[in-house]
Amino acid sequence: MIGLSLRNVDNTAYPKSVSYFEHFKQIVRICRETAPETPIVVGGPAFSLFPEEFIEKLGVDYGIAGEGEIALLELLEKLAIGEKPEQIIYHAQGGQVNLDHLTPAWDLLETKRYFKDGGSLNIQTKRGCRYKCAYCSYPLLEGSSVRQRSPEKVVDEMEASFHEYGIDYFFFVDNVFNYPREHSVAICNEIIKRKLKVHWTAYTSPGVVDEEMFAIYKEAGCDALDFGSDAMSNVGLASMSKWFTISKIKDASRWCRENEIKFSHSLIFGSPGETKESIEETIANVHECNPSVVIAMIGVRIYPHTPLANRLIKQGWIAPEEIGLKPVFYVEESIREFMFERLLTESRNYHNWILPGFNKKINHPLLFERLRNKAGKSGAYGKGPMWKMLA
Ligand code: B12
Repeated sequence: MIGLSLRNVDNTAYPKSVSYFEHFKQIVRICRETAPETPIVVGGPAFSLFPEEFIEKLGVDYGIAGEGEIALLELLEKLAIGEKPEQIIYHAQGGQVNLDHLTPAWDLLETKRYFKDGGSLNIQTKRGCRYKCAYCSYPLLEGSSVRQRSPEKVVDEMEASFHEYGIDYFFFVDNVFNYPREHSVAICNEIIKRKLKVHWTAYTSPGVVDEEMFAIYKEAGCDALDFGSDAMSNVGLASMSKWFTISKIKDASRWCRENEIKFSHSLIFGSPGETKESIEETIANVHECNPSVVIAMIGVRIYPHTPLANRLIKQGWIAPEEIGLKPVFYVEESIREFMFERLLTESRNYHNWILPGFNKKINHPLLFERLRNKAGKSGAYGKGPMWKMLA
């Protein structure tokens, strides 16, 4: 059996959207040519968002939407005894797996190469997201309740890869690392207790922050945090169903600076209800927060079954069948041109503004390589997320 992991549907960027579908098709074609008798199964977040469309358009044999660990084994067992499995296997809501029973088989992967080329080793401390941000697919991908790994198991994995492969930089790939706060702090305390000399980065919410938490993060090796703030205006935060306030975003930024943790704010401009005033409000607040980097996306990519998709279908803005592999973005029409101009000016004037929707080359492997080498030569720390190097 050949398993293919479809991770990204596209770059989620507007207006210069790039689809990865042709790459997927090409890979499936190569697999078919090389091993015509071998069944192909696909999985991964991109597949899980659009299972029916992918199965049909890629012409693969099977697809597993959601968690793969148990479902893939069951599929293999069925095939082994000659049973005919369903073509698409959907995961049980909330997931089936006890995360404490899992340890990635790093020895079966090119772990050293991933670390060298990617700048970090990925590690997951939990699955699921309890937030209901309007546009987001995380709860659909991983379930809406949080399932945690025990902090000891997480740090066991870090320690083992440190000794085995020399990994000293980790990326906690959880949707929101700092929720629940106590779980993230317990992991940090375990790192500190074991005197593990590592660095790490994570996705965080500005909603669950306090001064003590950042000090513990720093002591445990945190050197970069990406905040999914989405907006820094009251209109924008409400539109995205965010439940934290602008003052929390400012606190989080200040505590990062005080602890010398590099930080980025990821923002989405042009959400429903966005006005010229709310754009100006966000820009002014970004300057006050003074992040190492601000990643400014324009337009909201509509994913199926999200609160925003449901709302827009109800309003007749989009039909369910239009939400698919071909990306549709919600961009507040009346301010589109103003927004383009304003953000481009901002990115010209301030080097820390990154606009993925205007720069196709931002994901280019050569750029990654150059940045990492440059960071290495200048003596700076050439590991960790790419935005840290851009900063
Ligand atoms: C961490 C993360 C990142 C990190 C990755 C860090 C790194 N070094 O790898 C960073 C910050 C780099 C990142 C960047 C981007 N990301 Co991202 N990211 C994630 C996130 C939060 C977790 C992914 C992860 O590692 N999960 C942990 C692993 C264990 O889970 P998994 O991959 O889902 O695998 C399980 C199942 O899917 C399944 N499975 C997976 N593969 C296979 C294969 C087979 C055969 C089978 C049977 C099963 C199976 O089984 C696994 C175990 O249960 C996801 C959201 C999510 N929760 O999935 C978004 C997500 C994947 N990212 C997304 C996007 C859009 C991006 C960006 C394009 C954003 C941007 N505009 O720049 C970039 C693209 C980067 C790139 N070049 O690919 C989207 C993809 C959807 C889409 N539109 O394409 C997601 C789904 C978030 C979202 N809803 O928007 N991302």
